[in-house]
Amino acid sequence: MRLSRYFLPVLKENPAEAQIVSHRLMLRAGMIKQSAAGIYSWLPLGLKVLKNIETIVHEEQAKAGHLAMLMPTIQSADLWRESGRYDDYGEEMLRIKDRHGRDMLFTPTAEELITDIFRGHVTSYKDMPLTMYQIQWKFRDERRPRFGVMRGREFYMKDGYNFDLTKEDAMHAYNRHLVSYLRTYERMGLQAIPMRADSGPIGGDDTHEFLVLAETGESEVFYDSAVTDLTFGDRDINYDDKAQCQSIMEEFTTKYARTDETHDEALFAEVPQERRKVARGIEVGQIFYFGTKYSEAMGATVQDADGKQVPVHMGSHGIGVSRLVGAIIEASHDDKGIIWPEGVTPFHCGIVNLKQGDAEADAACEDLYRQLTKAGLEPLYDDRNERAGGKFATMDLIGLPWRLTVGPRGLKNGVVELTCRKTGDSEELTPEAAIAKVIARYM
Ligand code: 5CA
Repeated sequence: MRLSRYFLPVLKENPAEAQIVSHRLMLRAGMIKQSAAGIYSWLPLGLKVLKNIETIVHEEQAKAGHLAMLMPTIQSADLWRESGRYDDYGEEMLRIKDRHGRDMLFTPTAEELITDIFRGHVTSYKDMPLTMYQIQWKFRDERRPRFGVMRGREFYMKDGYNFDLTKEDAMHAYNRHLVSYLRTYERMGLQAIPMRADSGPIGGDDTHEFLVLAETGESEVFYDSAVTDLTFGDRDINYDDKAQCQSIMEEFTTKYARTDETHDEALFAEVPQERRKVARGIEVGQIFYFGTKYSEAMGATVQDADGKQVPVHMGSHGIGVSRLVGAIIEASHDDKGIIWPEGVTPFHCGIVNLKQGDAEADAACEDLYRQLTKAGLEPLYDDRNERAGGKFATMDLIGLPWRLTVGPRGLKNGVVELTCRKTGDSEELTPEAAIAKVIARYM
């Protein structure tokens, strides 16, 4: 992409309404624009990051054997009356009437609709286990939408639902989700710690939230600092292997880590004092096992091996896809702007031409651009007629991991400059060597 043809409405000043750094930087970098309280348009740069996060979620769900599908955002109230949640959900649910006076709603989550789909098609234990998920817009009429996309009213969420014959099978689905989420967040450059939590309006006893530690997080968390030493890394996972998934779940959830809703002072006191931490965190996902709560209320039963009709065991599993954009920025930025992890960056590399219009510099930039593109990468070439300082400031603000700087002086010596956004380190390399280095980062 050439910056001269892009839509990047960068703001010079800090927007007064933004209280936290991710909100500020998303507005300043021209990623989003508010359209109403807690409701945002995603501008081209923001949408690219959102889609990259979505892609990682899809890839990791596919590995776990979960099936992607898509349900509507507008649902009939009837199903929600069956489960009893039409009345229970309260003011967070946006209720709508259609032209015939029928009660409709904008879906805040989809346990009812997926259970309806399941009961309409699955009648035997032989068709299970089954886990389906979607990535779809949700609406919750939050009392205090704030912090930009962190607590929106409209937000983009991955919601997955498992259907199993027994509690044991459903707990395997729970563990599978936990494992796949650990990998998902790590690919985004985040450490998200599973913490025992409260299930709220979804219901059930077994639930973990995934929290990214950050001062601006809305949740108070209590944990044994040893949990922050755990990393998932490049493990070879067989998602059908119950024992393997169970042991990873235990590895990551045995040490004390809880949100304030389930915090237990007596248990916490057993953690060695120097490892007892109280901090704040951003909830980027939550997994639930709620057994037969919805299947019983809505008659989702199957025939088991003895020919008996039994209600299925279920859980649901969410990732805050749009919230993650903010969470990643909270975890990765400096005074100059965003620092994208390579896994989610909107462009792989920036190209800054120090002297636009200089025949040699222009040609060298074009060549870098062509070669990176040919290798399957997406560079962002700042080809505007601007001062170098302004170009650097824009690149730093939008946070691309690598920047190639090209100017007549360097070209005389046969070199361009490659700069790492995270460390600020620069090196002079031949254009070929610089390109090879950038390409290697993404292979
Ligand atoms: N049905 C279950 C699992 S799919 C569910 O709705 N879970 S949830 O309520 O925990 O939401 C899943 C994730 O969506 C949360 O962990 C959070 O990361 C994100 N989320 C929830 N509310 C908002 C909001 N108002 N703005 C942005 N993200 C949100």
